[in-house]
Amino acid sequence: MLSEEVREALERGAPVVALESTIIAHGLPRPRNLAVARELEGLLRDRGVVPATIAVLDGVARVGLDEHGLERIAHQDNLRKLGFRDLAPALATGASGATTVAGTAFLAARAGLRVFATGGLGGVHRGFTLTQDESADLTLLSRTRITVVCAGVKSILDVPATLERLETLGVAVLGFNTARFPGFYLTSSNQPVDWTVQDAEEVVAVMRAQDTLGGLESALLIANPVPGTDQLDPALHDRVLAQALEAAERARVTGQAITPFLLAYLIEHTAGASLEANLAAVRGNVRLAAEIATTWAHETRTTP
Ligand code: PSU
Ligand code: MN
Repeated sequence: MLSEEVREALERGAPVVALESTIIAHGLPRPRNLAVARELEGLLRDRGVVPATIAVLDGVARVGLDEHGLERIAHQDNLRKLGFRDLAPALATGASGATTVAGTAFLAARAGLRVFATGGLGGVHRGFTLTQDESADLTLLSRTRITVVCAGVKSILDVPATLERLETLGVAVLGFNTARFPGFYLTSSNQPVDWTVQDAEEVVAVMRAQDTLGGLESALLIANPVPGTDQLDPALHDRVLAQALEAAERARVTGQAITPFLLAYLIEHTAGASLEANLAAVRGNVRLAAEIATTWAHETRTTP
């Protein structure tokens, strides 16, 4: 279900940016998460872009939340985490949940949205050969025509393996003003990217080329690094992440719980510094998504 504001924006060809709700519900601590949800929407509105935060509330898929909806995803207990495969069961049973990158990208594309901003994508977990844990974000993005602005993939993951999977799955990755794939909390993961773009116009040219080529509906990833001044200290990152991975193994955390566990561990054991880096990354991604959506809406209105 589209909110009135999003429906009206789409009808007049105004820019809209999709935002996910799992980062709010399961990725950020309360009560700060609600302030962040509002702030991200505000960053878009300030730029003349309509925000579409996406979630499932009482069995209804919602594209665009009102203030009450934002409060629910930020503060409601036992809110589920919904990937793509969880959407139908949630709708059928009247459940409420926050949508991951996979769940959000699917609903956004179905609603006719083309630009989506998040923090870091899911990907291949360290220890994959034992657990086979790879985020459903990757395969969903290989089948969904949407442009996702992200700070790379979460650095708790096996980043080189995730990049290999994205190549195999046919998902294009563009470094935004960088030849290095970003490292989520860190400006660089030290992995190369094959393509670099300089501005929103260049991103939109690639989106157009995707549509001209037609065929397989894959996503476009815009890898936008957190500024060096806002990144987490790399030595602190490496040290605390190693402890977090050990703690997760000791506590036998697996499945959907592992990503929230590791993110929360990092926040606690960096005294909040990882949270600030995460937020700086998300804010930068939302600002860039606003520019891309504005350029895209303008071109789509003026070119038949
Ligand atoms: N980006 C963030 N924080 C998050 C996430 C992304 O800055 O919490 C969420 C996204 O919703 C992503 C999910 O889809 O983590 C990945 O979870 P999993 O590894 O279980 O697929
Ligand atoms: Mn998983």
